[in-house]
Amino acid sequence: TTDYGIEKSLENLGISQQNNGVSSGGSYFASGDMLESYSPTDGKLIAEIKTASAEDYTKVIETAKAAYKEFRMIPSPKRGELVRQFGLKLREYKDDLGKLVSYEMGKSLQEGLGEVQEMIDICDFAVGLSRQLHGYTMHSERPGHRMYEQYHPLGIVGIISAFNFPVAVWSWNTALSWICGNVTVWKPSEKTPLCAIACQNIISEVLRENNLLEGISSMIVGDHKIGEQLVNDKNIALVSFTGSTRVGRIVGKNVAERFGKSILELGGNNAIIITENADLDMSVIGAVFGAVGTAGQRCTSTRRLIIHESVYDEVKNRLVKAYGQLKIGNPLDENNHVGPLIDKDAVAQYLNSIEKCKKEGGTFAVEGGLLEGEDYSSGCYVKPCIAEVENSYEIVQHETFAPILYLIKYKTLDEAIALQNDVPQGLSSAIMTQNLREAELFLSQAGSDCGIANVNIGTSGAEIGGAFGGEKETGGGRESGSDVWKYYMRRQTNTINYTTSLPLAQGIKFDL
Ligand code: UN1
Repeated sequence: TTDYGIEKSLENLGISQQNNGVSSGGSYFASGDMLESYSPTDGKLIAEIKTASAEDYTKVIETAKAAYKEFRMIPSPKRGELVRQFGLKLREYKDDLGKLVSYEMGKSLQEGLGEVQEMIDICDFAVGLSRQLHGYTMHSERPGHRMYEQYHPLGIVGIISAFNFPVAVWSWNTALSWICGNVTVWKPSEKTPLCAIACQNIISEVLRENNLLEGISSMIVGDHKIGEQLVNDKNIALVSFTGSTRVGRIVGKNVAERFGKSILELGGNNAIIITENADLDMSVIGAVFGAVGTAGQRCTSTRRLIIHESVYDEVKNRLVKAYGQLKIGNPLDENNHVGPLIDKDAVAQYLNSIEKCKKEGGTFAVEGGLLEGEDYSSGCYVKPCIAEVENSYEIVQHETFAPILYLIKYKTLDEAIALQNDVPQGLSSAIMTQNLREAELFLSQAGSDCGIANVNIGTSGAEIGGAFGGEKETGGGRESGSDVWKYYMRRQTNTINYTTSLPLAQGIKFDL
């Protein structure tokens, strides 16, 4: 059996058999319980990680606080230089890190490398942005006065990320945080701790080479208790949370309780509407990649296809054919399209959802199930499946993080848009059509209610240049591109009087 060079990549990334899971800058320590990271690709133990205790957390925050005081005084374009060098380092480590993402998380090597590419891209974006943290100037109503606004850093930004994008989501948050003058504390998913340690090693190298303070970038591997400590900590000005709607609801409430800021990236239930005017070749490719890419474990994965009745059978038949050609297996083998789910819990949830769907009346055009045999010995490989359902089924209203695609039939576009919007989540959406009227209606205020709405591309694979996030139970947060940096800073309005008198606003006279 080949190990796809994974041992070498682990070595290059500075991962050993036993690792400490807490780091402020370059120094590592930890005094909590032991965590084991198994690969869902082959079921093998990759390495062990000592996790953080409550005291370790406190130590990290003290270091971060001290670092912030100095870091905020460095001019933003100079902080951009740190991010530029980080982007260069990521280019050096791209192959190793992409491979580790694939091995520890289970997404295809192509997608692992794509994730590292997103990290590089957000670095480039942030470097340019570091000279463009613009505010407005306003005309004062008083003579001899000037008004303007400026943006200041927030302090410590806490990042809680999910297993499905174990490296990219952290980088979206750090690249913006750093140019904005914040320091960051990262609590990665317990399911992908080694990806986090690898990233921390890479940024530590850059910090060291620039003689920058430890504590600009910290990382804490730990369980939900460490997560709660971070969420409830007044020292954390902004909590950027990616994960389930269930946990996000608690995070949002607790951060708001202490008047902290939060960015919530929660569940999606993304649909593609395929109209009678769609290019069906494109529609099928977009739908299949959206549904089975990352084994259906992206927030933006395509969960529902809302198909016009006149093309429904045709689309269904083509999908069945396409699913018949999917190669499922070790994601490090580039011949395979689909890798494993993250762990056996995820498999159980997938099987459970299929059962629920059948109970509610769903019929399967492509059957699901667990794959068995030598190639699938980790017990995490499942068959991507397709069910014909009603949108109102409870299971269809729910996000299952697995490759289950639901087909729904419609008659009018208004009905299709209503179906697309009639779920609790609001992340990503798409329409396949060559008809301008259909496309524009879908994009109008009477159309999709999601944070992302696409025409003639699928629901997943958003570029970093746009604002990423969604409405309703997706949490309302935005990350990555556009003017999202403003979430990472505090706005201050300044009025300056350069006369010798003190006129009041609103024409108020106050003579002594
Ligand atoms: C996520 O699934 O958490 O749109 C993020 C995409 C990626 C980001 C997904 N750029 O598929």
